[in-house]
Amino acid sequence: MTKKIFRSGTVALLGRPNVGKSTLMNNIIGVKVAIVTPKPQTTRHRILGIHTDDDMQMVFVDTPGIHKGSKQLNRNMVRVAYAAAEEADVLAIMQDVTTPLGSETKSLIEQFAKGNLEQPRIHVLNKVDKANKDKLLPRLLEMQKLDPEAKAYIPISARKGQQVEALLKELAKHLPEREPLYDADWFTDQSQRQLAAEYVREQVFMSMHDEIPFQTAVDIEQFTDLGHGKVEIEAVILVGNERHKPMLIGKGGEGMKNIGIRTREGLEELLDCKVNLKLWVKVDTGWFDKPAKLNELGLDG
Ligand SMILES: Nc1nc2c(ncn2[C@@H]2O[C@H](COP(=O)(O)OP(=O)(O)OP(=O)(O)O)[C@@H](O)[C@H]2O)c(=O)[nH]1
Ligand SMILES: [Mg+2]
Repeated sequence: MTKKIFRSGTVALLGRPNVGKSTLMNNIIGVKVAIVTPKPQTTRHRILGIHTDDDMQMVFVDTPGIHKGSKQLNRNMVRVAYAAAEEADVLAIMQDVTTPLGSETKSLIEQFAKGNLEQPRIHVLNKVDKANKDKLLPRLLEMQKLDPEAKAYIPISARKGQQVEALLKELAKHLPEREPLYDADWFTDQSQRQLAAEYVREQVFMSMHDEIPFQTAVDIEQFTDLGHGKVEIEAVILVGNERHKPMLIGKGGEGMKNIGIRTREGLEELLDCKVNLKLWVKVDTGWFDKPAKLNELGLDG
């Protein structure tokens, strides 16, 4: 009897902020392992989403969007993305086709096409559900011109799941023959504590405007399993500016209350249990430029 071939490896999801990297990973895994918001710079860590079936295991590495920023936090985020690219077996380079091909996206693609990384590259043209169909073919041709040696150029909708199967098929071709890297029942490398912090941060991103979300972090101080299908979570929302505290708390505490309600709903679904969530706001001026604080928050890149 011939031995069945098993393939496994890592796929780095790379691209500018807001192109849909985390949405794609969640769609493939079927669980919200990475938070998604309409704002750029949502993802700050390297997050794994593990997809296993009978003959392959694909470990997706979601990364922060590649951008320019003056804060230490931003520089660390970009470093995380490039480090993930270096370590991956396959590079999935994503772009948003609902916006014109800007100079930053172009130079990012050229950077990978002409750089010294030798892994196979797949270009993923996302958000086709909202795209002008007439512009798709010229965009695909432009990609072929910018990176003629890429293995494939695949239009998808991560949100609607369109062409995601075709993308998975293409990615699988480039995985090495190898035993699975993780147990088949694992779907992420994040702890429940880390997921809880991210779910709170998602709601801060959703409810706050201007620079506030970008200067906010979340730290879980307590995560206690109370038994009988109940957990208690105490989270601190860290703001980088004294002014942001009252804005976050809102009139009569309304702002925090809403963040709490929405986070709890999401966490109860994720953890499949009752969640008692306590939130506090703490000011740490300019935390996003303090190496020791970034280290403590796991944001040291
Ligand atoms: N219409 C449409 N919107 C999408 C699609 N994929 C993602 N989005 C939206 O695009 C926004 C950004 O999605 P994310 O998945 O957070 O993007 P990201 O690339 O992970 O962003 P960063 O973490 O900031 O780098 C969200 O509002 C998503 O709902 C898609 O296929 N179609
Ligand atoms: Mg993301």
